[in-house]
Amino acid sequence: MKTRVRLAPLALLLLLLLAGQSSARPRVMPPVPGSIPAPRVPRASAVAGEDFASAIVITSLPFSTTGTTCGFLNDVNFAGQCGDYLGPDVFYAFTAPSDMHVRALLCDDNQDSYVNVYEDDSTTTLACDSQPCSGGSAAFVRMRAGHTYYFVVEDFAWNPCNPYTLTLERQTEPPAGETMAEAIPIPALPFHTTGSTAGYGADYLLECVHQGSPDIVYTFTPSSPICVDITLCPSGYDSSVGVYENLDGSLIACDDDSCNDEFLSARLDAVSLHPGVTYFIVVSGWGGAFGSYVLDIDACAATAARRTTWGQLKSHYR
Ligand SMILES: [Ca+2]
Ligand SMILES: [Ca+2]
Ligand SMILES: [Ca+2]
Repeated sequence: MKTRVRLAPLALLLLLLLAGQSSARPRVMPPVPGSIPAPRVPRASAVAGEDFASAIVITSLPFSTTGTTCGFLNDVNFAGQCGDYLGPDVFYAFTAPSDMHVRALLCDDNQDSYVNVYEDDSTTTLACDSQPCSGGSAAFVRMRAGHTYYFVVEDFAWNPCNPYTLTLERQTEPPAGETMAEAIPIPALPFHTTGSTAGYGADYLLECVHQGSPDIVYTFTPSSPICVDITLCPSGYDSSVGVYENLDGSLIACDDDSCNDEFLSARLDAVSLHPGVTYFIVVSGWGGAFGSYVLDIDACAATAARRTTWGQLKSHYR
């Protein structure tokens, strides 16, 4: 029975192997030479802060950091109100945990950096530099809960290497003029002021433009009946203007482009105001446009007199 003699040790060995396997831990396969993936070659977007996808995440406010645009690539070419944006750019991202107002302050020694603010993606710009910061700029932004805001430090192409300090501060109060509740009072006529709607929330949908744009509100309560002219004509963007009556009132006047200037600025002529009624003058824009404006409000007669130039007078006697 040669066969039995040879099979017995083999069966015993098989039993021992099965018993050993049942009590052993799951085995970890050793690495097989050649099966380990090759290290990835870093792409431009893998550099922290290079673009939207790799934006440096800001987890809480206040936030302050120093950096340099040296070595970064140009990833966005937004030709907005603030510069050419053809130089290198560095991206930071912050997701607002609640509705809030935030001020971004960018300072650099060479005065050639700007901060540009986007909401959620590259298509919605909210603000860019608006105020000097001893050689830098500041941008104010009203944030909505759950939305991500990108702060992009930009340089001009002709001076593409600047150290900077970026600071983000939360504002405890809305800025003056953000809504009717914070409307900026007009104490008397004539009234002249300048400002920028950059970063302000779009709170009022003027019927003559059909789309909300960042807006700033002024308020005026005349003591006697008066006719006023309201003009944004020297402003530097596609502005619009509207007049509301009382806090819960209706839009009584609205204009988009009546200045007929290159910026499509807005102008309202001969708006009748009644004594004791509070009016809200809303400086806004067309199609989301924002920018710097010059606002003048004056009595109709005064405006008419100003428009009667010496040249016009002479033409009557020719
Ligand atoms: Ca970049
Ligand atoms: Ca507003
Ligand atoms: Ca306009």
